[in-house]
Amino acid sequence: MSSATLETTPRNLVVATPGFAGTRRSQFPRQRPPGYFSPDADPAAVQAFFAANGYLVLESAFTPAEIEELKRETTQICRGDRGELPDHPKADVAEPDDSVLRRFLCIHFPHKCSDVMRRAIHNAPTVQALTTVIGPNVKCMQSMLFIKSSGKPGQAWHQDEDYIPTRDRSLTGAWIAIDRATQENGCLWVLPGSHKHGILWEQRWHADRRFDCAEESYDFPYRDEEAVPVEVEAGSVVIFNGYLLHRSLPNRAPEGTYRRSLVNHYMSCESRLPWGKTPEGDHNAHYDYRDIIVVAGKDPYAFKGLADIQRPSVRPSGQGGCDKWGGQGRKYRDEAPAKA
Ligand SMILES: O=C(O)CCC(=O)C(=O)O
Repeated sequence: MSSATLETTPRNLVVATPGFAGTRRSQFPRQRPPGYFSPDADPAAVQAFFAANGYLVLESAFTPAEIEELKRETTQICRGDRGELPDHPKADVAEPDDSVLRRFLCIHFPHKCSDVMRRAIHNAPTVQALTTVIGPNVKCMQSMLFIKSSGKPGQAWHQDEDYIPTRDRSLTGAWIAIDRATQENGCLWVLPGSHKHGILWEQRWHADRRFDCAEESYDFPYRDEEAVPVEVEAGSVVIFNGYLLHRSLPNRAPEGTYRRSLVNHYMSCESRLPWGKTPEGDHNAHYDYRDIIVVAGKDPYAFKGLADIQRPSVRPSGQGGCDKWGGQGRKYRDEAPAKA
């Protein structure tokens, strides 16, 4: 468990916002907590809630037809019909979809092989909300497609800017629920307001089977009990700041069910993006990753052109161990003594 050891100061835990525009379109959850907005919500209320809490839920951003299309496309990608994935040969036509889907926790950069996934990056209600919380000029640099069938692990506490560093703290995730996400099937959990410190807390190997091979952040001034589950309907989008501490737990729903989500990451176009390996001879401070998609406004660095760097890849679930992750020989507690 990541827990608070520092003195805890009063914080804004889920601040209710005047002008909150919830929606009664769906029955789940019947009583919306604060922070659930419809696409036509007052932008000032959206901005105020996001600034105080570091996340919000945009309901019904995707139509049921779009969600069905994303589900079908997810299956095609996993089967290898959009190109063979590394170490995952194309599925035999006779193999049932369920059996194929169960092999995957998450596929990185699905938009690099799929028009449907690329189109989702431009989803109009999502882009509108992003311009409200980021600014008028927005670019996308990453996508991740979680399949998370029952039994698959979650991700330990972390902050996304630890992985994708912007220069102006504008990194923002848009987590699209392809299935209804609940506590049972491993929805996101957030620590509201944790983005406001502007600190990237240290990370360490957790050795905890509930989580995949990525490390956990620790020594932050919050307790697990302060976390808020973000349960959402399919078609809703959780928008969250890159400094927000968040995690997810395993999918404990019955066999044969999934918690699919497509997570796209965005930031302001004004910021350079020193992400990935700086090319030989370039200075870190000058490096600007250009495998991007501009979704709103203008890109002041358009004169640099675009790059095509990433390919789809499969993220290890940890179920085969994490020995090879980052070449660090990580072991789970039940495998061997954990490395600190
Ligand atoms: O979807 C999940 O289970 C975790 C997603 C996440 O942590 C992220 O997108 O940064």
